[in-house]
Amino acid sequence: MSVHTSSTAPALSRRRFLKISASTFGAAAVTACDAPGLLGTKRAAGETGIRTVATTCDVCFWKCGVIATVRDGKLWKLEGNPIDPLSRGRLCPRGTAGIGMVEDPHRLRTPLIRTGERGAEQWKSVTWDEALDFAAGRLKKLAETHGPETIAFFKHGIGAYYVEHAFKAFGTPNVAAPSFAQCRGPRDVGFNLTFGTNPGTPENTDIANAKTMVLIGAHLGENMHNSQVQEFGDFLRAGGTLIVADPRFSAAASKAQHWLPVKAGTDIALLLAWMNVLVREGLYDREYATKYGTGFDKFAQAIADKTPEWAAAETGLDAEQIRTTARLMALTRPATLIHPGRRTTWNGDDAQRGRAVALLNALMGNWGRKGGFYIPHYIGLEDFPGTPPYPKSARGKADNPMIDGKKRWPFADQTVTTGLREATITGQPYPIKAWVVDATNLLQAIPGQKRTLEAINALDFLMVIDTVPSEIAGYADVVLPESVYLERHDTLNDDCLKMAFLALRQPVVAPPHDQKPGWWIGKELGKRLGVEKYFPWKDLEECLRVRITQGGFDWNELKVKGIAQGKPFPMYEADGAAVSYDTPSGKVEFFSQQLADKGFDPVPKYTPPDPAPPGFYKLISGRAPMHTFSRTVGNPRLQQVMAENEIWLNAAEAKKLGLANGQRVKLRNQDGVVSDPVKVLATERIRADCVYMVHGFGSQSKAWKGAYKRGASTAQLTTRVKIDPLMGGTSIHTNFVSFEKV
Ligand SMILES: Nc1nc2c(c(=O)[nH]1)N[C@H]1C(S)=C(S)[C@@H](COP(=O)(O)OP(=O)(O)OC[C@H]3O[C@@H](n4cnc5c(=O)[nH]c(N)nc54)[C@H](O)[C@@H]3O)O[C@H]1N2
Ligand SMILES: Nc1nc2c(c(=O)[nH]1)N[C@H]1C(S)=C(S)[C@@H](COP(=O)(O)OP(=O)(O)OC[C@H]3O[C@@H](n4cnc5c(=O)[nH]c(N)nc54)[C@H](O)[C@@H]3O)O[C@H]1N2
Ligand code: SF4
Ligand SMILES: [Mo]
Repeated sequence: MSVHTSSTAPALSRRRFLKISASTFGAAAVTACDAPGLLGTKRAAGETGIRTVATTCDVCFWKCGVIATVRDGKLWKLEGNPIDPLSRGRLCPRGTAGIGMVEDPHRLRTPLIRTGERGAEQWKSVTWDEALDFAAGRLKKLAETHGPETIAFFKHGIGAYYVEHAFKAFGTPNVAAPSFAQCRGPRDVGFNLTFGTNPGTPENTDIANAKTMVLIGAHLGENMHNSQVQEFGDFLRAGGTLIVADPRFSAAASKAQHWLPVKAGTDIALLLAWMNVLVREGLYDREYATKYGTGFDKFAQAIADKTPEWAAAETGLDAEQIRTTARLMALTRPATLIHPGRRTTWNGDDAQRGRAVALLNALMGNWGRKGGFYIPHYIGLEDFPGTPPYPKSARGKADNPMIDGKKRWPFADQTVTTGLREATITGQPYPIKAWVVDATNLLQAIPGQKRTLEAINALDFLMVIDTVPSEIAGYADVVLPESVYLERHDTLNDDCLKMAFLALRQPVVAPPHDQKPGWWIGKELGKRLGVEKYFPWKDLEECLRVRITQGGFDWNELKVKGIAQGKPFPMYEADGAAVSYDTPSGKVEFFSQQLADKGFDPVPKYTPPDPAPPGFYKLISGRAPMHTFSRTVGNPRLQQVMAENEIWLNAAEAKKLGLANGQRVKLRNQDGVVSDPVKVLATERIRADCVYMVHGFGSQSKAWKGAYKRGASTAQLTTRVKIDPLMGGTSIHTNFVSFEKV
């Protein structure tokens, strides 16, 4: 796991190191935060000795608790904080290699103003005052002429919290993240429609106590959300029954009793057939369905003909295996968990797929039950103490307008990134004139790059806040260099696992150049946009201290320990947890009247996926444990473990095509888009009709030298996008590729 210790800790033995870090931990963490110069922009000169700081990871959004060790002023080692429930004392490979984000020689160093054509990556270095005055001047002018709503803010993660705050205070409601319409939106909407609530982040899945778990596409282990994967390990060690449905023999599939190599895009057929068996054979939790459910009979009727034999023909699976696995699920309910997955933007009918997953869980009667979904309890702190409410926009959001008396996507409950992109191009319902993009590489994150570029070219102003010269930064008029997570405070993490907690992110080292933390950028922009009253604190530390103290916690203790625990709470219905179903009926909706009322299928229906053109394979994508989307591709330490992605191709198909393992190919998609060269991984571990690539590679940004053209980009090849009619989710697995030798 520790990919870098050998290169950074040559002088001390590991054992001696551990001894040192343990003995210095308590006291040193305090001095770390108070060390003169540390919170400024220059590295503390002449620092000697070893100190540790408790903070949180941001290489992905699990936000694990970290103990960082600094030796002679240099960031030396990152480890899990043992009292943190997200890391449970261990970091994943990306977390350990977070040091690479500090060290990356190609980081943005100063603010930049564009001098060349958009996208030419030509800028001049300017001071922060110049950049912020220029940006605020442009944005104020646009707001005066067109209204503040015409500024759209795109973000991903808590790092953008205070810049988002500045723009909401300035009057725009158009704030969007790819984590909805490109990620977990369909799942959450499907669950909301069924249970009136959803698994949230982190998911309230009781994996450790499950006796049977079904992963339908969720590739835990490669999808590396730390404590979730550790719980998955607990589950496996306890002898849990694992059923994995995936067109690819994933890491999880290799641990399963049953691997169902389902044809990509046919999950709804499989889910309906599983439910058909459970209902027909009376194996579901009848008591739960009767007590908490509504519309069961109509639901049962709608799936009455969805037999395993019917599904076998659609999914390419064995009918008997579908039947057997359904029966296995019933054996251990309610401690049977059908994992809700996370990225569920695959085929364009994904909210209905999410609903089918929710319904299957409902048949297990597992909501609020041990081994199913526990009921979380959050510590509520005031977000921005001492600040007025945001102004209300008369025009409302632009992403999801009313069309013929109903919302374009009636069940979208968060802003749809691609809806803002459309408003930018079409000017409807009103034009978007400027984008501020903070910590999201939109050219990789949202499908349809051509459409994104079209929107960018229609903008009057584009500002990007990033740590590296990402692809989206390449098109910006102004680029602002943010310090990385190990160099700054961010807002508190007030997530909840089986424990309610608060976690503090605080600086470990100073930024090496003229980079600034997001909170500072937000405050300075706010000042220039005339919304300084929304930033009444001197610095973020002051704001966080007020919040912590108001919540009855001890600030100094939090600074040392990094984590403050809330009170224990009942997690399960049996222990007194308040379980409520916030649907219109107040019940679990087996039949959804609200879907029927809006003209949608009240019980999920299966639509076969589009067939591949001759000679083409369906392109599916996922994660590798050592990278996070496009944000780690240039990380020098993670490159050592995975330098580029590969295209997985069934070995027999590779033979037919005359392709050898490791051979470089280009991929041509159904619309003629050709990728950069990528290596073939010829393997038995994938169906013959699809190919698989880890997402995030193939950067086109010349300035981010470490990432440039490493592997191929799934985003570039995703030109055919189906939009989920319920909530605006964009499909990613609706594209096909063929192989070209290079
Ligand atoms: N084809 C395809 N598309 C996908 C996916 C897929 O699997 N395939 N996955 C989807 C999913 S699930 C998600 S959640 C989204 C993810 O979407 P994003 O989170 O937008 O993904 P990244 O490509 O990693 O872009 C993150 C950007 O933030 C920058 N960054 C990193 N740290 C910081 C920081 O501290 N401050 C600032 N200001 N910037 C920072 C990085 O350098 C990078 O440019 O993508 C979605 N899009
Ligand atoms: N290491 C690492 N871990 C991460 C992330 C990361 O960037 N790096 N990102 C995090 C984020 S934001 C998210 S949203 C999650 C995403 O992780 P998941 O929620 O697990 O989702 P996907 O990436 O969509 O899942 C890809 C899996 O689905 C399979 N698959 C593809 N098509 C189909 C299909 O039609 N049917 C079925 N049954 N299976 C199919 C693929 O073979 C692959 O195994 O990962 C999180 N964890
Ligand atoms: S899962 Fe890994 S990358 Fe994500 S926050 Fe935790 S240690 Fe960091
Ligand atoms: Mo995601």
